[in-house]
Amino acid sequence: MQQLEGTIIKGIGGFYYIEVADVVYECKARGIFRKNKISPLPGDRVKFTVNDGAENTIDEIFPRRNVLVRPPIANIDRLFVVTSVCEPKPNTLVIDKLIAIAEKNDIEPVVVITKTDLGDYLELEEIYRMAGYETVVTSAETGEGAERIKELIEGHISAFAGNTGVGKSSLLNSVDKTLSLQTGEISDKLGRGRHTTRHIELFKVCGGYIADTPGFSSIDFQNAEKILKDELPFCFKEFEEYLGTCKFSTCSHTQDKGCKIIEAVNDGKIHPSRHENYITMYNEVKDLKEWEL
Ligand SMILES: Nc1nc2c(ncn2[C@@H]2O[C@H](COP(=O)(O)OP(=O)(O)O)[C@@H](O)[C@H]2O)c(=O)[nH]1
Ligand SMILES: [Mg+2]
Ligand SMILES: [Zn+2]
Repeated sequence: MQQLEGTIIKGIGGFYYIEVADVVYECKARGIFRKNKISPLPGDRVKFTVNDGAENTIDEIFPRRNVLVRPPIANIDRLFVVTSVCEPKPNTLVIDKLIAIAEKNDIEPVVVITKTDLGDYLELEEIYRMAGYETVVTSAETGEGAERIKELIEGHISAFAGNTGVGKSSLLNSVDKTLSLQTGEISDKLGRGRHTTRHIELFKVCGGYIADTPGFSSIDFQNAEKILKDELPFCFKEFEEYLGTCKFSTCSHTQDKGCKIIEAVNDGKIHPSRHENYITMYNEVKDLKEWEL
């Protein structure tokens, strides 16, 4: 009998798979978790007991940095929001929604611009650099940006988000040559030849974990992690320094009257694209009430 600490990389049918220094242990959760209505999740750091000749058991779940409901996962450190310069055309609303979901959950968003061999990316880069987000310019064709992505993956749990076809799988292949993920396919699965059921799994890549979750490639803002209208301004990093300075304390930052955020847009300090998308998102969530969450 031995007690260890590790990270849950997946859970299937009541069994949890916990990795410690490249060794994976199959475990059951103690009844106490069910009683307290806590389910261990992929990404959880746990203490568990390895029993000789009997089931291994999870004894303790360490406090979580965050929990997402859909996809169900804990402790994501970083969300790579992936967009291509073309094929498919960038959609800044999708990008800004993904960033907002990350911000709300204390996940660091990193904007990744792919396929830079195919077109001009300066304007897109400008929008997100200006907002204060790390923006990595990449090309799976030339290998540009791969080193930086590797550094950001190492030692963390990350997820990749972005529309199908933006080049997520190609990018991962270029940062880790051993992966050989399918590209140009509908399938977004990181694992090769695994079962068809869509459970979430963390994969070791470049000394970190990547969450393989279909929920992130086609995230639906309406049904995914909901954000209330009062929280929304805090999900735009570059708005923060102006919050609380508008003429009206109830300012929604969608109309001119004494709004410091709109003033900053007019002064060229906040990019109009970000503010336009803020208004769109605000209108989508403005009637949402706390009890609806
Ligand atoms: N020219 C070019 N094509 C790319 C690049 N990255 C991906 N592609 C192509 O874009 C298509 C979709 O890529 P894929 O990685 O499957 O996208 P995913 O759906 O986001 O995983 C494939 O045909 C890739 O070959 C790139 O950096 N440059
Ligand atoms: Mg893919
Ligand atoms: Zn305002």
